[in-house]
Order: sequence, then structure tokens, then C-alpha cells
Amino acid sequence: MPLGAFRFLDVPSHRDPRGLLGFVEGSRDIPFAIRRVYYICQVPPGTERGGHAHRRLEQLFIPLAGSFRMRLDDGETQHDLLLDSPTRALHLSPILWRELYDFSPGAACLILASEPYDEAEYIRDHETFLAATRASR
Ligand code: T46
Repeated sequence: MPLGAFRFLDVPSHRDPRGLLGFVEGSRDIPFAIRRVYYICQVPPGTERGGHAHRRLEQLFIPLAGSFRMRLDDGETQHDLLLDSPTRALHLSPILWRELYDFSPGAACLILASEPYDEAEYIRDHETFLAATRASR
């Protein structure tokens, strides 16, 4: 996927009377090898998370329970997305500013990442982010 792009992906899953089982294999169901997994949950009402972009990292967001919204900015266009289904994941490429908000009570999101954690590849200043988008065009 190009820099600054995003797309929703259907997560392969199996539903039967016992519930839902979803599965993702790195480099098969998503175009990157999974090198890190983290999760966000127990978010207090009214809390926002994110407020940054990544220089190299690709991520897949799987909203396992509840819902939240994500504002995305590619430097030119803003999008406001609802994540509310464990079988509809959001794939983000690098160079996308993200803000997560409006978490429902009990919301939980699993994130699959293409790189180990590295604070140096975060862009936490919006002006620096805008400069990076211009450089990437
Ligand atoms: C993202 C959004 C959606 C680690 O030590 N290892 C990790 O893998 C992660 C993700 C975080 N941390 C530490 C770094 C900070 O001291 O956990 C602390 C909180 O992280 P942060 O303020 O970056 O949390 P969010 O929710 O603003 O951002 C996170 C991810 O960092 C980021 O990649 O896209 O979730």
C-alpha cells in the first residue's frame, strides 16, 4: 500500500454456535510479517489516544469488542472512521496521522504491527508530520 493510505480488510473468521474465531496470518492475509502485537482496552470515557504518525510502521487494527472512532490525516485529506466489527480490520500504511476517540465502554482493540516498538520512528509533532507528507510525495 502507498504511504499515507488505509483500507478496511475482511478478517477470515469462523462462526459457529460456540462463537466467533477470527484469524490472521502475516504475509498471507495481510501484506506484512507480524513482528509485534499490542492491545488497547479499558479506555476511560472521553479519552483520546494516538496523536502521532509512524515513519515506517504498518499496522492492522482489529476491534475485538465495542467500538471507537479514528480520525486519519494524510496531510491533505481527513477521514473519520468507525471501527466496530471484529471481522472488519483497518490496515494503515506509514505517514498517516491518527487520533483514536469515542471508545465505547468495554472497547478492546488488537493491533498487529510490522515492526518492534521504536519511539524514534514516531512523528509526534504535527508540523513535522506535514513536512514528512510533502517529502513523501
Ligand atoms: C498507535 C496507537 C493507535 C511500548 O513500550 N511498546 C509498544 O509496543 C507500544 C505500542 C507502546 N509502548 C509504550 C510507549 C509509551 O510509553 O506505551 C506507552 C503508551 O504508548 P502511546 O502513548 O504511544 O499510546 P497511544 O495509544 O497513543 O498509541 C498507540 C501506539 O503507540 C501507536 O503505534 O498507532 O496506539
